[in-house]
Amino acid sequence: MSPDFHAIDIPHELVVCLDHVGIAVADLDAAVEFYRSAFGWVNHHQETNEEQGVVEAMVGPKGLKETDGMIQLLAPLNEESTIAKFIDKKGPGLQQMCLRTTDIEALSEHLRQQGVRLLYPEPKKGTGGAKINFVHPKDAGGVLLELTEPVSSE
Ligand code: MC0
Repeated sequence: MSPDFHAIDIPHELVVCLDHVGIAVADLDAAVEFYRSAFGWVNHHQETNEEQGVVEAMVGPKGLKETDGMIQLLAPLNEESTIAKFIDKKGPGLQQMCLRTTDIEALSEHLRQQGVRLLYPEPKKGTGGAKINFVHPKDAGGVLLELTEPVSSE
């Protein structure tokens, strides 16, 4: 039975904005250069996340505001990486969309009550130490939906 989302009242400040969309790329430097030369966007943050098997770059306009969505370029660290598997199966391209929340535990509980499957029992470490989880693409209209609670979010 599909969940009745309309019957549920959740605080609207719980899910703040579109945090980023994630794009699987084979060559991180080449992808960063594309957004720089095509749009004048800059690489605001780069890090390696061993657990997720990725090296990522967050690109966006120079004068980025706090709730502006960014593009997250995701390159695989090794062949076992979910990004390597994604590129093997589908080729480079849009891999995920991420929503920012102020309380990932409360949001996770709410989603589970709706019968929405999250990939991890507990949040894992994401960009800049954020707490992250993912909604299975089968429960989000064919989109891998990431949830992130950044460190600065109280
Ligand atoms: C798989 N499917 C997708 C998909 N990946 N649909 C939309 N978007 C995607 N990215 C679909 C497949 O087409 C298939 O549908 C079904 O889901 C099962 O796919 P599968 O090939 O059997 O499963 P896997 O082994 O590819 O796993 C998919 C899964 C995996 C989503 C579970 O990618 C995963 O664990 N992702 C979460 C972690 C992740 O993505 N990390 C990298 C970003 P059919 O219809 O054919 O059955 S790290 C990150 O984002 C961090 C750094 C951050 O932002 O802080």
